[in-house]
Amino acid sequence: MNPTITAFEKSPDRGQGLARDMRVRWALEEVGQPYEVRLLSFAEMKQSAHLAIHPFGQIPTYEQDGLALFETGAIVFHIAEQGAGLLPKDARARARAVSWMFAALNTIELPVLELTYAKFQEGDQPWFEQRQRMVKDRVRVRLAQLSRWLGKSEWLDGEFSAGDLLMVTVLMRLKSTGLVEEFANLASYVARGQARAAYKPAFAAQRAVFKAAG
Ligand code: GTB
Repeated sequence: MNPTITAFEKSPDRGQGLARDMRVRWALEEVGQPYEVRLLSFAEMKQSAHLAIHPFGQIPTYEQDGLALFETGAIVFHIAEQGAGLLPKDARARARAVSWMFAALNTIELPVLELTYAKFQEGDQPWFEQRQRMVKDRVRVRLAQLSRWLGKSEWLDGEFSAGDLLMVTVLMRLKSTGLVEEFANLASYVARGQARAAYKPAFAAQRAVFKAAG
């Protein structure tokens, strides 16, 4: 049976591919695994049927043959283990690719989320601008380090991996800030990820949901 993932019925990002089902869709496309999608409203995400598979009432989830997963890192890792193309066969290279998966979600995404969520949650506070400048600098520090590591390489460690897939989607969250563009090699890196054949159908599929929702 094909896996079923969950996604927003009406994504707040208006189909820009910033919601986390995009990572899962992209990973599935990379390994050539067809999938089904169950769309959920915000209310449905908080109801017991969904809470039974996602303790925090969020999207995305992944279900296949009685296995239910949540957390995009775990889902992408599972997909990468099931199919070919997202994790190297060599054990050491594979371990390094997994390091990059964690780096994307733990080291880079953390300050990125702080920056992007603060705008919605604290945008009306008198200290918002001052704090936002500090958080922006924290993101810059990480981007500078990532840029130095990447240098002129195409991907973070040899062949394209699940680490790159997650990193590109995390950097995509910075689109409205212009921060990635401060580092030319990172901007090219994101563009390279988005130019992959598997990215395109994943992006189109989530965009179609937004268009259908009207
Ligand atoms: N750590 C979890 C994971 O990686 O799977 C986080 C999952 C998560 O944050 N899911 C969000 C969600 O369900 C959707 S992706 N939120 C609803 C809720 O918590 O009630 C986050 C997201 C939302 C909106 C935009 N956007 O509008 O640009 C981008 C990303």
